[in-house]
Amino acid sequence: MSDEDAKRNAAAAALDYVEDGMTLGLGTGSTAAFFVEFLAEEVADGLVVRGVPTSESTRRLAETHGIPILPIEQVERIDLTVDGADEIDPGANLIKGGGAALLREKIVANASDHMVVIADASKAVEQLGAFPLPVEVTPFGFTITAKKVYDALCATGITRPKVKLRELPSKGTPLVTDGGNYILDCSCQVIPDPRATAVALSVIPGVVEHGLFLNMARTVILGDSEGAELLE
Ligand code: ABF
Repeated sequence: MSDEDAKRNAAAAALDYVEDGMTLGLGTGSTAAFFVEFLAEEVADGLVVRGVPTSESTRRLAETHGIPILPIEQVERIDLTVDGADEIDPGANLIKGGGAALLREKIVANASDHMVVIADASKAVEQLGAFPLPVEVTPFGFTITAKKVYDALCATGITRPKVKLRELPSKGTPLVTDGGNYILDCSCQVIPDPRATAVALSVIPGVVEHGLFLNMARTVILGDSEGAELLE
């Protein structure tokens, strides 16, 4: 099975949730990109939707494929968001942010009546934490914030976490998100109490947002070479 086939199968299955006239949150990452491409085919066949992209890259992709874009400033609510994830636990809790778009993804997902997560089956885990948890922080005082993040992870049952500033590959300079912030990648191995960790991170001055998406996804679609499995 190629990951790509699995991602395509998950993305294709998400089209079943799209209805004419919807405002759609468009996620970031390779699986969400397949969804945008399949959605564009439906738009070309007459489907009327408006897309709300969660990153500049998704906005460019959607525009290239002729999907009408609704400026986020004009959006109060979204009918359906289709987005990827880095890890998915049995309760549909997610780690997201590997694509550095977690802030906009969470704003859009939180405004949505229905969030559908699409991923290849390898993203399904028993317990969150093997994927480094992204935490978006303001550049001002990020070293201070990183220490506070480390303390919060330790205080919520994570042993010997490692907190690392995400840098641009082979540049040695910090990655800057669409929102002008930095990303700290927190290697936790296991996150015993995601809710407690989410709360502890959210109150740290300098933390803009974190990649724990808890109780936000109503539907998970896991793709494999044969097709897609729905978890609702
Ligand atoms: C985005 O896509 C991010 O939240 C997540 O990190 C990434 C997953 O990428 P892919 O679909 O390419 O595995 O949703």
